[in-house]
Amino acid sequence: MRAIDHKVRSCNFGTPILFTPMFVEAHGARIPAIGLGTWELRGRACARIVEQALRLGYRHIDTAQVYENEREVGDGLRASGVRRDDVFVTTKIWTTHFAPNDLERSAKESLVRLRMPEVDLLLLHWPNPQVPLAETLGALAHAKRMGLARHIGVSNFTVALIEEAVKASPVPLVCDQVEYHPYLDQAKVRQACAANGMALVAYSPVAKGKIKNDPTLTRIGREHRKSPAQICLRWLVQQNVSAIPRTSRIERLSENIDIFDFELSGAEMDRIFALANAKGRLTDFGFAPKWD
Ligand code: 1BO
Repeated sequence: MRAIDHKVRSCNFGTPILFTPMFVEAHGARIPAIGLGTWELRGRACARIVEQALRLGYRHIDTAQVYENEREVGDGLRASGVRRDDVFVTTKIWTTHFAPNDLERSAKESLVRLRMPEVDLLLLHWPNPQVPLAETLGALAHAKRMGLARHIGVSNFTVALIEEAVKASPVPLVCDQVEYHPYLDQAKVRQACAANGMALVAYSPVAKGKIKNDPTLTRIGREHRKSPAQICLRWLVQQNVSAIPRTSRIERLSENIDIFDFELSGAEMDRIFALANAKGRLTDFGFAPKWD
């Protein structure tokens, strides 16, 4: 196993906080620990929520070709007045564009829609066994070398696929973005990411709202004066995971980022780990890989 270079930057705001992760670092990428997910956000509502999130202090926005909102994400960013260079922007290549020439063309089309010269992170959205992984990764690395992306990575990759991808990729992969929340055990993927110096980025980190009335999270939340969603997000960032909660409600934006002024104890972390169950996965498709 290689040395783990996956670190979390800590900072202290002068209050009795011992451990405040703000960024997850992997292979030179500095990924803000909380970002805004935009899956299923469309049109003006999407642009508005991106703009608001950035005004509130978010510096990490996640989109994808298949979300059909890259244009609005770019619009929201420009409307916010926040400098492009201060925001970590991720997009993802859809699986039908994995043939090398298609990948380069579709990455450029994403940049046109975003109206950006490059993204911070360009991911393969799902594995696609129809195209040899080494060819797709070669094209992804080429996109990085061409300056279309600062960093590259994968999404929805299992442990076996991570290992295959790491071996085949000509440049380091900085993350695997997967579904992760207290109801889904992702220990194996988490370990595979850490062993390969990759960050884990969690989508659906509050289990699409299913944690709202969870008794364990509510009880722990009461102790810290935080909501179950905030407990969930804090639990993720304390594992060096970057979480990208999606919301279409402006009031939720502040709640989701207000998780850096408290710390969960080891015992509380364990009580949350114990919530994982076999039916925890919420996002599955016919084309999904055989999950770990
Ligand atoms: C089909 C989209 C899954 C999460 O990015």
